Amino acid sequence: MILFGSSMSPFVRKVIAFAGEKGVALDVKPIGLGDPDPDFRKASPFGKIPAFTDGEFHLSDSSAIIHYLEAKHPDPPLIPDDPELRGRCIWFDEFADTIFAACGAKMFFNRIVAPMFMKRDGDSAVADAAERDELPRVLDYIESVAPEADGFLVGDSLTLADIAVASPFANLRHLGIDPDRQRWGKTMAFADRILDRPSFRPWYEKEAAFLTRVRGA
Ligand SMILES: N[C@@H](CCC(=O)N[C@@H](CS)C(=O)NCC(=O)O)C(=O)O
Repeated sequence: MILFGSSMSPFVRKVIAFAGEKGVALDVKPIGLGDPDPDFRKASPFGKIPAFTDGEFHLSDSSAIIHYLEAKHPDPPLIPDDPELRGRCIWFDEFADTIFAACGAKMFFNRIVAPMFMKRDGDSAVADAAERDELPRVLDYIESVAPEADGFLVGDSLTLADIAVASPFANLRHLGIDPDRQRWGKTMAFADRILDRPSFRPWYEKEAAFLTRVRGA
């Protein structure tokens, strides 16, 4: 199975960690924005990452890929069967993708992707407004639902919810954003704990080392 994309994307990182938790091997093929690679384009009609192929089967979108992996490799289950737990789990995946990652992207694109990889200025006003006006609200929400100590967002074991919500925190780390641990203590402890799992940690470390090299170049 091939996953096209860079783990620097919270969506790609989410799929990598999900597969890692299942013990499913993915061949991660680095793909940049706008990459013309024909196999990638076949799997991703709109050129977005991640994209995925399993033999002759092609798919794009992190959540679609994750649902495919869950159906094909049901053990360990990472999306609950119970209707309420499943509903909550999918809510957290959607929240992470469409609210949290969307907020993070305004900072990550304008402060890292544009200046470092596209060699053009990012829109710092957009990034600053996201950090000032959007991020605190996102973190306040997570703080209101974050588990105590070693718990999980949904039920009593790790699910897609934890993986999806933790992933954009890696991008905040890359941005040097360390949210106030007085105000968001449960949230940050949760994010640190999930990002420390073997399904995330080596990828995060590779990303950080890569950014350090690019920043030093
Ligand atoms: N809903 C999609 C979002 C994917 C997405 O927007 N990926 C970004 C990178 S983080 C991308 O490919 N952007 C390039 C573009 O929009 O052309 C998913 O979950 O996979």
